[in-house]
Amino acid sequence: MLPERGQESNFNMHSPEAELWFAIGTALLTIMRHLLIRLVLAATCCLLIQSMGAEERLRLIVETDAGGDPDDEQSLVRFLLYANEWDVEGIIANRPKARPGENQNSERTGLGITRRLILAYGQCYSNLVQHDSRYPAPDLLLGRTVAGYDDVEDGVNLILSSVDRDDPRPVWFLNWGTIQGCAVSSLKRVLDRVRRERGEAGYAAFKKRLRLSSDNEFEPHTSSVQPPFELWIDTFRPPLEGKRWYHRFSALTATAGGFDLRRDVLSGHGPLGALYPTNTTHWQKEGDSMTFLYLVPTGMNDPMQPGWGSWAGRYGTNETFPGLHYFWANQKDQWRGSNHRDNTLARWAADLQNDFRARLNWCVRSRSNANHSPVATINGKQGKEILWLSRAAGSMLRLSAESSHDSDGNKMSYEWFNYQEAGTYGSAVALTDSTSKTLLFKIPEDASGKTIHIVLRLVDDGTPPLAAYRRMVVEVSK
Ligand SMILES: [Ca+2]
Ligand SMILES: [Ca+2]
Repeated sequence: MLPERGQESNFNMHSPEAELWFAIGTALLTIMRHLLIRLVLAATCCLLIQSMGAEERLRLIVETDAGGDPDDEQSLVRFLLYANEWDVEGIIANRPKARPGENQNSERTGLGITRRLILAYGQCYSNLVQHDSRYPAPDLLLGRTVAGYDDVEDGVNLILSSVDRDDPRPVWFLNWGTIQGCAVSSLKRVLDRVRRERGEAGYAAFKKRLRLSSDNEFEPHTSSVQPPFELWIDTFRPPLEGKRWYHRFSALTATAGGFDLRRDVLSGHGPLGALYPTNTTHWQKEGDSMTFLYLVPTGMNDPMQPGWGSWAGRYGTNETFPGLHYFWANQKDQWRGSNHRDNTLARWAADLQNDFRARLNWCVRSRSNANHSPVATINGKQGKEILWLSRAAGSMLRLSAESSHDSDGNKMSYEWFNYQEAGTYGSAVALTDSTSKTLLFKIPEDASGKTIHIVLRLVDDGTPPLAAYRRMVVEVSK
């Protein structure tokens, strides 16, 4: 017992007993100090990992014309289930009045419709975070969901504060159409204003921080005001065989992998899936979904490389803007005996639909009752960034998927393939053992100076079966 204040302690510091207690006390203090240091280090590491993770995540803003063609609502259902994959910095609703007849939502403004979908997401939130803690809180999303009507500044202010924020990452902007009864795009208004108020250099610096996976509603800023955008992927065009690219999404995905809208989305999967409208011109149209499927980090795509392929297909230079980093869906893939643009999406269609199904399950099921994607690794490398390797022509290369795993304990099947169109080596590279855990192949003698893309695709045996990928780009030296 400690002596009372003013009370003399009769504890003799020089007795052997006191020395023993002193030694024990010192040792305990040392241990506590070490523990404290470890705790601080662990906390710092956690923060570092979190901030590194945050740096890797893309920042994005969606501008939707929800309230017109109900396919925006279809796309929003899917988009919200991927909100864990990015930093969603804003959702701007740019249609002040829902179109009678075509749009049957009980809410009659673009903002009302968008908020209704986020509120439904909110009802699923406590379940969703059991599957991925990165899902943003519904209040956070609601706070970032604003009107972009002509008579308000909310959309304009949201874009300005996001792009001007001190953050090294660019902002991806996704316009989902601004037609017939919509306000002027908030991004166009922002660019007009920045050009007016900040001068040429200020305008250029601002524009440099933007990337577009988007419809083009920003003229003259896209075509004629210098400098051009750093990167624009048009996921809507060009027309090919009479169909624009976004018209192909429905045809290629509606039943891919056995997908069944009624079974997998509309019933038994909670209030968000139940809001998926069905009165679109194309069944499951989702004309705007490819803007963000392009940005889903799958392990095989890189948004800065439109020609490498993604869940939104593969993109080549937009010939109507020569010399610019503007891309559209004009590429073809050789796949299953045909060479066609559809293949650039069809090859992943079952995977992305099964992934959507799993996330709808997450809305209503606990972690142990739902499936989650496996983790695909090559040569032990975790993460989803593209892997690079340099090897000499004619040498043997061994790639191992040995440390890939599945958190549900599912069995996995392995597939390695050469994504010929993504690399610069003009021919297909023959792969033997392409369904085993380890791939051993010879780099062609004539591949010096070229790149060869190898993609590992894993599929688990859960319900629905989920895929994971990892891409390695082999740079071939002499
Ligand atoms: Ca739209
Ligand atoms: Ca699994």
